Amino acid sequence: MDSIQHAVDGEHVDISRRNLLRGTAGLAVAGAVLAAGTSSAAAQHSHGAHGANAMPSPGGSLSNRIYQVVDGLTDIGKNPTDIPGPITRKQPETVKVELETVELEARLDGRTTFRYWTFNGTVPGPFVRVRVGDIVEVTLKNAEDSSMMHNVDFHAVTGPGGGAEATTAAPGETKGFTFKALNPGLYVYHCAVPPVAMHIANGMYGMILVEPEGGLPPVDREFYVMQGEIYTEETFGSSGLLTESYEKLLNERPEYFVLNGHVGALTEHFPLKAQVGETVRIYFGVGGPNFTSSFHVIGEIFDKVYQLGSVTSPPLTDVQTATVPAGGATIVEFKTEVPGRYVLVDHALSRVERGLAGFLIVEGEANHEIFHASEHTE
Ligand SMILES: [Cu+2]
Repeated sequence: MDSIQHAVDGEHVDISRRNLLRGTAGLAVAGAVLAAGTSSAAAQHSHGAHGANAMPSPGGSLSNRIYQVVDGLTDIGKNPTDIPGPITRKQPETVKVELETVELEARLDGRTTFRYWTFNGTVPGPFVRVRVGDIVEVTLKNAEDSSMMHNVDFHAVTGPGGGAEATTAAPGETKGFTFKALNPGLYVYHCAVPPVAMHIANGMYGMILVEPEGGLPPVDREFYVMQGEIYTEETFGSSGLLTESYEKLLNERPEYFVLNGHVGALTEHFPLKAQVGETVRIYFGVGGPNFTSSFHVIGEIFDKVYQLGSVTSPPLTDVQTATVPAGGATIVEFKTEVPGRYVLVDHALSRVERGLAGFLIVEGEANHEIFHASEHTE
């Protein structure tokens, strides 16, 4: 709650407090009590956990949550290969989606942590995959040790708030709703409790793919990547536990730009990997909350772009850079031809200096016909 307290310091006290109260209606007392336990609870999450990117057990408790830990710091970075497989069934079904909103202190950069708000302990949250016509039963549990109310708004939903009102949950509460997936496509979901921008900036976003009848064309590799901004009082590169800045958020002045939650998530921890000759598909979304991405892979050309995440329009072909709006998505595909290290960027390249980059490492035989460095004599 320290971070929130900072947000209400100074001249923005009235605006901030009003927004916060709107977001925590009925929570004033509970929030204050819970705040005291926040940091110790976050510390517990990082004990004895290795490797697992745990999903909470269905209907399970908050205790025994296990998060990935790297270098002694809890890591919310989402593994981009953590995607359910393509849907093979030919008929719609009822699908259950279980989300748990979890607040935890985790790695932002090498020696830097941040208090993230997450779906299921990762940023982005779980990749949800359904088929057009499916009935989707969404359950959202807000962890008992949360300090804020949370909910979820799926852009794939036709209905009030995308489910936000139906899922607004105080700490310890579980809410839900059911929707029919009418429109195929790749959609963002996010927390929509005011101030919405704060909940998104703190990590509360993810994506849902609604497959069309017959699915998408098969590919060799699928990856899940999302871009976001982080607003801190301290400047980029500071160490220690950083404090969120409500003022910078309102002024759209982020200190950090990240792929999959933290600096280095897709370079040091989870670089994308493929073999020469394979076809790669990247589901790319922008949680934001504010900045449009000029998504580009240095050294590659997108053979196909499903612009704006539409899978019912013919994909564009042979594209260098894809514009992806805040709260929007794209699907890009390309065949790898030449081994090497390719870099995923937002081609607004100042953002690379603020943390945004990912690697795609392609291994295999050199292909001199397509690319080779020239030989020079002295
Ligand atoms: Cu939230």
